[in-house]
Amino acid sequence: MSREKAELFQIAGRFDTEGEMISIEPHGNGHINDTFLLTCHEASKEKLRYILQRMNHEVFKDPEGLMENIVGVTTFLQKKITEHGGDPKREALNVIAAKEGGAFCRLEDGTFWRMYRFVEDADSYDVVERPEDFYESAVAFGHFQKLLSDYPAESLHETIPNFHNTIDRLDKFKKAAEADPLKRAGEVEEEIRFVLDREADCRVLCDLLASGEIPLRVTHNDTKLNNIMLDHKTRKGICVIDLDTVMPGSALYDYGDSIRFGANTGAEDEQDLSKISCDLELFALYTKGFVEGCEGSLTKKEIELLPMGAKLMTLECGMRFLTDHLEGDHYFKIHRPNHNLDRCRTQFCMVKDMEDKWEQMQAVVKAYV
Ligand code: ADP
Ligand code: GN1
Ligand code: MG
Repeated sequence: MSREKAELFQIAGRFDTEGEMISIEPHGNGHINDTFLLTCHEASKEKLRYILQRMNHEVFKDPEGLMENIVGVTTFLQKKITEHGGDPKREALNVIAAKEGGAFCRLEDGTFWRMYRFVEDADSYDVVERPEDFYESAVAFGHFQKLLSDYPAESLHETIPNFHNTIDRLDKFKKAAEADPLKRAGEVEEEIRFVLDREADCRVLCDLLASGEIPLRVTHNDTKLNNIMLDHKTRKGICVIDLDTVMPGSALYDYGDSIRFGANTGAEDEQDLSKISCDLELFALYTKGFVEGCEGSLTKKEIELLPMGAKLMTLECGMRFLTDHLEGDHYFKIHRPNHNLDRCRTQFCMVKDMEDKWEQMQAVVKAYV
């Protein structure tokens, strides 16, 4: 057994799992945490699996506060799910306590680890395989937001300050382009220009939130398709995962981030940009599902702004990828040279396509105003 695996078993052993630990393997395609699937065996139980995660404490500077949020939110969700006759063991994340007490372990080397019950008989997807899946993910993300509508927002730690503050993101991007520590700016002049041409857009949601024209809600803030588990049998969105960024935010962040990722006809890191576009059918399906999932809680103004949410979350994410490329790829995990630049280019291509399809996008959402 490799040393690394032995260490992982040892770390897993610090949590309150059942059965004998059999295997531990890297799992999933998240860009932030290190995720492992732990399989255990006990004669009386058919499936005994867990997710072990090394939390990225470079990204999340306050892991204690973050876990306090997750325990608070998952306990709240489990209670509501039980009241609605659902299964709280499958329909919400379940934190496995550390044997030493608490919801996570801090190791001697300064790393932070946590464990969840594995959501069985469900999968998360990196691409939309069936349009109905995308619709169901929308219903589930909308419903998630609705379930948290009476969560005490003031008790939440801001796990990444200014996470979707697009003005702040723009500012950080400009600083990175100016400092240009790796001398990469010269190769991405076109991309830099793309952002600067859209500076005014970056203000729109921030200004509307500040003026109170759109409400601050408790939102997920990272609603990629692979952050939801779809049930194998029903193909419904059974459990929303990756709750690290649950914080006060806008419904438009959650809606927009899903469109950014799921309505794209290509992968987030596709190198052939001719494959990238905003699929209007998927856009319409997600819009329908999200509005339904929110069960009437979206305001007229929010609904009118859905296309803007989609465009701005895509522009912001592209800007974040470009910032990370300029700064030397220390935020998002990369798997090849220029990976963040490739990701940035798909996002900007998607933004451009949305701009070309703006009238059609407006027409889709008009039906729900
Ligand atoms: P990251 O922040 O790195 O994206 P995630 O929490 O999203 O980390 O986990 C990465 C992947 O691991 C998810 O996309 C999903 O496929 C899988 N995963 C995470 N938690 C669970 C869980 N409780 N049950 C099943 N799969 C999970
Ligand atoms: C990250 O953690 P993951 O892979 O689900 C990022 C999101 C980005 C996304 C781009 C905490 O999401 O904000 O939109 O990558 N999460 C964090 O794929 O920064
Ligand atoms: Mg994730």
